[in-house]
Amino acid sequence: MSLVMESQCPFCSVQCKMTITEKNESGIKTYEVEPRKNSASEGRLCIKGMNAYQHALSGERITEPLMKKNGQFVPISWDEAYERIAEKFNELQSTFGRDAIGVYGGGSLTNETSYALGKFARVALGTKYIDYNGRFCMSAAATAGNKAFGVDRGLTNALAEVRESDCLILAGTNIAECQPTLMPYFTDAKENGAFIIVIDPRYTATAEMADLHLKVKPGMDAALANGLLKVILDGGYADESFLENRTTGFDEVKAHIDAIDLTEISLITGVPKEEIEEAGRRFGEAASGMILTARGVEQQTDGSMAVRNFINILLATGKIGKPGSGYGAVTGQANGQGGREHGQKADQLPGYRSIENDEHRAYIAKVWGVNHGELPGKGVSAYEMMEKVHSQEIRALFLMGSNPIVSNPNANFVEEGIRKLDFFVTADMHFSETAQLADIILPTASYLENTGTLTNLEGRVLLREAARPAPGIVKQDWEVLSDLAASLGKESFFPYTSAEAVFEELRIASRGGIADYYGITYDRLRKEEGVYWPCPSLDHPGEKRLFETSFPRADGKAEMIPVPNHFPKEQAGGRYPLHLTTGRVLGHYLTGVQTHKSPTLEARQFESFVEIHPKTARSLRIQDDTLVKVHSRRGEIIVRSKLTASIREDTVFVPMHWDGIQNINKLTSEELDPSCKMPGFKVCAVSITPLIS
Ligand SMILES: Nc1nc2c(c(=O)[nH]1)N[C@H]1C(S)=C(S)[C@@H](COP(=O)(O)OP(=O)(O)OC[C@H]3O[C@@H](n4cnc5c(=O)[nH]c(N)nc54)[C@H](O)[C@@H]3O)O[C@H]1N2
Ligand SMILES: Nc1nc2c(c(=O)[nH]1)N[C@H]1C(S)=C(S)[C@@H](COP(=O)(O)OP(=O)(O)OC[C@H]3O[C@@H](n4cnc5c(=O)[nH]c(N)nc54)[C@H](O)[C@@H]3O)O[C@H]1N2
Ligand code: SF4
Ligand SMILES: [Mo]
Repeated sequence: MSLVMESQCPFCSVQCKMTITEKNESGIKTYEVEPRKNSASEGRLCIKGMNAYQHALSGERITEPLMKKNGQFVPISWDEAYERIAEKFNELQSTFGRDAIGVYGGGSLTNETSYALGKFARVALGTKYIDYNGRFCMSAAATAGNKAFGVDRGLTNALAEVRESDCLILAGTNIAECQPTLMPYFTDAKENGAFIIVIDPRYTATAEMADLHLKVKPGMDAALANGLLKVILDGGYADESFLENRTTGFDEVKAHIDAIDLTEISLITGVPKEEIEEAGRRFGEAASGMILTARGVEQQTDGSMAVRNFINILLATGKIGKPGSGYGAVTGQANGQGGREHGQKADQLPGYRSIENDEHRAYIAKVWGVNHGELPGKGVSAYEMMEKVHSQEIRALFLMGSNPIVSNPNANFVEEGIRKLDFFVTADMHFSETAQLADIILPTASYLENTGTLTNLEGRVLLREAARPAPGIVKQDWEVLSDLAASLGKESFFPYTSAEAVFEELRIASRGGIADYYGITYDRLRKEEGVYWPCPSLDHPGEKRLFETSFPRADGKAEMIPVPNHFPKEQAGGRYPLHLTTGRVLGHYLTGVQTHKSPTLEARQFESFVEIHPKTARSLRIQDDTLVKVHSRRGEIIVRSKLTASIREDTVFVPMHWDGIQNINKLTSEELDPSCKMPGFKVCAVSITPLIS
């Protein structure tokens, strides 16, 4: 007997498709995983995708609702769980007001669940406090895209165009480890003659394919982009007619760049002047070019402006809206794109509508059948919500699809806050470090058991259908939200009987919005394999390349803006002489809740580490492969040293995939980008000492 499961990877934004065959021979189950052909991955799977079934089928899954009694979790029925939650939420809201409850979502949730969660917060609870982990992921690029172009869609052109591009700048993106199945697009581009520039403080597996690697000082990308712009403008590589017809603000940018001194840029960014000159010249000369940024540039306290400066380079050279030319914010989570479009964000309503725009509010209120005035206003960003949890302005939290005490910056503070909550409910499939602090855990379906749509990094909507029944009495996320809304007396607003029914409502709610899904249906997705948004009608093919003739701003033009050389507030020096930067490794995913449950992935890497340059290590008397303490102003962790000349001498790197004593966010700073509220995960000041000296 075998069970054939057609699914889609739960991890990164490429959304590779796969077939998993479960064979049961005399009670022994074995699994075979094969990639399935689909457009973005072209039939490839990486090691995480190959082993994703292991966490889903793990015996450690939570399979029934659990409630903490005398410090221990005990099983309860769904009815009891809903009743208890409704009672506590009602009690807290009547004592402390509607906004006493915070809702916190995630970018792994399907579009249907993201949509239902936003509606649940605004309609079932009536709270303004909702935000999600994508704040830490896509908010800087989203803000930059919205402001510069009038829209935020990860890639402004189809992935296939990477192959046609003549020059590629990959800034703060480690595609080789984070979107591995996309690598052939880049290696093919290189074979076709493209010049590849990688900007990263580390010589990563991605940098290995580069023709030029700019080993930038952490946090200095905005300044580096100013240097590149200087070379481009001084070299006469600007596209005057594009600037004239398609952009605004160039004169101010030009005046700002005229005052830039390349020698100073080289000094502050740590990148040799000749390399900045070569990079600027190569990009300027190329007939087509793309710039891709990811969290290295974006998870900074000036992340949104740093991205805008890379967009300035594209606009100045007219390299957008044309074949092989465009911008890409390399989206992170499985539904990092769709998760940011349908209402999980503090200021957002479905279809990328704004909660502060009267017309948008009125439209959504009508779709939801509520009074426009009843919709709450704008809340606060994810970390700011944690501040309100800490100050007890938020008394209860409903968490779905995130592990915030590991993934938030300044994690000790966040944990302290969560421990103070009067009531804490989470919906998860595993006991994350955060779930262990909950009063009630609601067991939800894994990717193999859950039907819904996810929008990949290209802006292509894909359908992932349940491939096996859920274990125990586990439910799908949207079902939990509908049932809970009913317990809160809001049944009529959540009449859904399937994920498709939620999607049908989402189609209407997004209609006419920037992220318009109206023309997309489950039937179409089954037939066409995926459809790009915006897709305003059933016969619309979906837009692969954006901005060919205009930008969706009031004047139809893209906005350029001068970007200052920003310096991270916390500079290395004195007691904390090194820059710490953080990120990922190939075999683990985010806070590791899922990948640590996979024996295959865990065996590859079972503990965290700190990358440190051998020269720096020598001066600190740190040997390779020994335990060290890493300290910042906010906390300390213990990890194993990994000496490597691939990192800058003034910088160390620790991955984010471990909790407890290895949780890197015990060190990171609470300082946020003022406009998009992205934390500065990618730079703070630390010191390192041997554990045993
Ligand atoms: N294996 C794996 N893949 C993943 C994930 C995972 O956890 N594991 N997570 C997914 C998610 S949610 C996301 S958001 C993406 C993240 O994808 P990426 O953003 O590509 O991953 P990171 O490793 O966080 O950061 C990328 C690079 O930025 C560099 N960097 C650090 N500081 C700076 C800086 O100041 N400037 C520049 N230019 N570069 C800097 C780091 O050295 C790192 O190599 O990956 C997705 N894919
Ligand atoms: N220092 C540092 N910190 C970072 C980053 C960094 O680069 N450096 N990156 C940031 C980024 S980009 C991100 S995206 C965040 C992510 O960080 P988190 O939001 O904490 O993400 P995960 O570790 O994926 O946690 C997801 C949780 O949801 C559960 N889950 C998965 N799928 C589902 C589902 O479909 N339904 C439900 N109900 N639960 C589900 C998992 O079991 C897990 O417990 O971390 C951020 N934190
Ligand atoms: S982690 Fe990303 S690249 Fe790897 S299989 Fe999953 S979706 Fe594909
Ligand atoms: Mo992310």
